[in-house]
Amino acid sequence: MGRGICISFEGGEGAGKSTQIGLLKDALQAKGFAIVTTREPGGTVDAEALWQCFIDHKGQHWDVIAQAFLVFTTRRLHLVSLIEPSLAAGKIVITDRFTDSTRVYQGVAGGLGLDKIESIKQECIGDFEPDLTFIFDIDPSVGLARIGKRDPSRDTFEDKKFDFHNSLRTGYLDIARENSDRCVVIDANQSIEAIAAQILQNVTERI
Ligand code: T5A
Repeated sequence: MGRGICISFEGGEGAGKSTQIGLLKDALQAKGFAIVTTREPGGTVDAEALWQCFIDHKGQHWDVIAQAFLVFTTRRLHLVSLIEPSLAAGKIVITDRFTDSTRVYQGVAGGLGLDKIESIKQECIGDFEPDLTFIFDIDPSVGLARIGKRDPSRDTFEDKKFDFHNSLRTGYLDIARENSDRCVVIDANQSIEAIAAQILQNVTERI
């Protein structure tokens, strides 16, 4: 049995990642693949509990260094206890967010800088990167409008100013440009069906 592959979905708020992960999972399972879907921050009981502590306090008083260490602590737990064992068992792991989220939320928009993020990353998870990353690109005003009616207690960054969301978008596009072997940019303003078809085609080519 060969090693599985890890696919991450990235993008700003309300870009449509969760919707597409569900569709990709169904499509791949129908083809007989073993799929694990997961998400960050979280992915394991312990990691979810740590992130919940941040959410419960709205995270507003956590500075960006504390945020970065928190997400890498949860990521370490996620990688060691769920992602690596699943890949070793030959499964396809689909994760809603991974290190690119920290690069843009804490590193770019949060101002910590990418060098600091990389040094914390090396300590926590070494060179691990997903095999394939879909970066959902959308005007922040469209993404935020999509989730406007959702429970406001759930999220931490959605109420930040548009500058913050625009810098997330730029940060993601820079990552895609610099990692074109790993990253595929998706125009997230298309219909759900069109995006799903594009993603399935990309994944099918890789596997
Ligand atoms: N975070 C995370 C960090 O700061 N650092 C880190 O290292 C990590 C890992 C997570 C927060 O944590 C931060 C980033 C985030 O602020 P979350 O609640 O998990 O919070 O937020 P998101 O991951 O952003 O999830 P969202 O649910 O907000 O966005 P999705 O998953 O991209 O969007 P989805 O699929 O739920 O869709 C939103 C709505 O749009 C509709 C859907 O039906 C739904 O109603 N929709 C579409 N409508 C029109 N056209 C389409 N193509 C559509 N696709 C979906």
